[in-house]
Amino acid sequence: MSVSTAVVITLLCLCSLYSTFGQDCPSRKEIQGTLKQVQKLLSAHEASYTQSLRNLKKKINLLQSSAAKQTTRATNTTCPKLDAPVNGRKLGRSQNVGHEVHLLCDPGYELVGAESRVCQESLTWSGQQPTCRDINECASSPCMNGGTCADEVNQFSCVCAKGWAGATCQSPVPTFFVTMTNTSAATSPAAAATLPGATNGPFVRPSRCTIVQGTTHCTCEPGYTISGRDSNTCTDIDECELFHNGQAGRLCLHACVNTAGGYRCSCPVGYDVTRDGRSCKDIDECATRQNNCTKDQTCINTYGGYQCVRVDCPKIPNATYVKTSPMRCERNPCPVDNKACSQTPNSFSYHYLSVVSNLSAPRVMFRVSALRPMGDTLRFSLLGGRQVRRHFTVQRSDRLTGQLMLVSPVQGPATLEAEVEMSELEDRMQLGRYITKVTMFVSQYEF
Ligand SMILES: [Ca+2]
Ligand SMILES: [Ca+2]
Repeated sequence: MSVSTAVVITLLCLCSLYSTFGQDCPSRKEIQGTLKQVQKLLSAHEASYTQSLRNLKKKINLLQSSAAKQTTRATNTTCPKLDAPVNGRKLGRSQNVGHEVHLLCDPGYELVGAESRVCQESLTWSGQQPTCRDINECASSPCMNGGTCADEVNQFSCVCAKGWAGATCQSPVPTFFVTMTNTSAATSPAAAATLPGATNGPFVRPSRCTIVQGTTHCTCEPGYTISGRDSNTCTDIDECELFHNGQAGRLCLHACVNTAGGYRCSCPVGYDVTRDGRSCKDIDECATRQNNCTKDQTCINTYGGYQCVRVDCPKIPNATYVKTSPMRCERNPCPVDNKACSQTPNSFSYHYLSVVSNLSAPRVMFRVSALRPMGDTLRFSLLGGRQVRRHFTVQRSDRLTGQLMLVSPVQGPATLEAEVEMSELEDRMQLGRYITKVTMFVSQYEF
């Protein structure tokens, strides 16, 4: 509107100019005609101006939304936070795509479900969240001789059947009542008396005898049995011998030591007896600083012992390697056009596993994943000698992951070294090779 007003004002000015120069003012009709034309022109301009404004707004909106998408994509490359299971722990903190966390349970609990979960490209964790279930210590029927087991967290207790005692109802309670007549003791005037007995060390003790109305009743303490010609001695029961192949099963997981009035279980060097007194558990020398590993070594706890390991980067022709973490070496950049160098492995990673002898197979021992694959194909393969191939194989578990499988049990003590190679290819051309060296320490015992 203001534009039209300005045009009218200009026309009026023109009119005044005309009169100044002594010319006639244009007629009203002419002015109106000119005004109409100007108005048409203005409307056309206005329409095209509005149109281009609209187009500009559209373009700005498009730019804004694509910029917003890119920022969300850039920040959202992690999976949601994963909690440890109740009564358990989580190993591994990375929530990035391709990373793996391991889940385990506190002592006394067992894991039900997957022991590891991987952050997938869909930004969700693979599998289901596992739970920690209270281990039923009674499941192995530890109470012997008809005892009833009561499960508690990380332990159990036995209610023994009549005639049996001990933590696992392992010791018979002597209830022998020996009836004797015509003995000299029977003439004793007292209602009760204790007979003297042999005292040949702690394994043989005097029995306790009671004379009631001319009849002598002799008893022993738990863990002893009545013996001697006159039933006047008690001899220790050798539970280890008695239950060696008994129906109730072996008393001890490893070795049984007979003691006066009882017995105890013993474990090999490197193991402690568990709280139930029967089993053996490995001593973690690395956690308890009972090791002599030096500063540049890493302590690896094994079943029955420990190992001090030190990673030295490999020395191979055409390439040099540098240690980027205690367990990883990476290749220094290759000179341009040095094909021999670019074909050597890009990295070596070192992993150590401790397992018990004769571990059942098949089972997954280790997984190797590509974090940011570059090419169109990933290839996983197993390197190593005949012994390695007898016990291991490499399988693909998903598009980006290969797994080292144990295919046959390994009798310990032994140390096996397997190498998993992951190659990245693009149009069948090799882009990179990554070597994972897995050393498995197998214990002597199956516990
Ligand atoms: Ca004994
Ligand atoms: Ca150990």
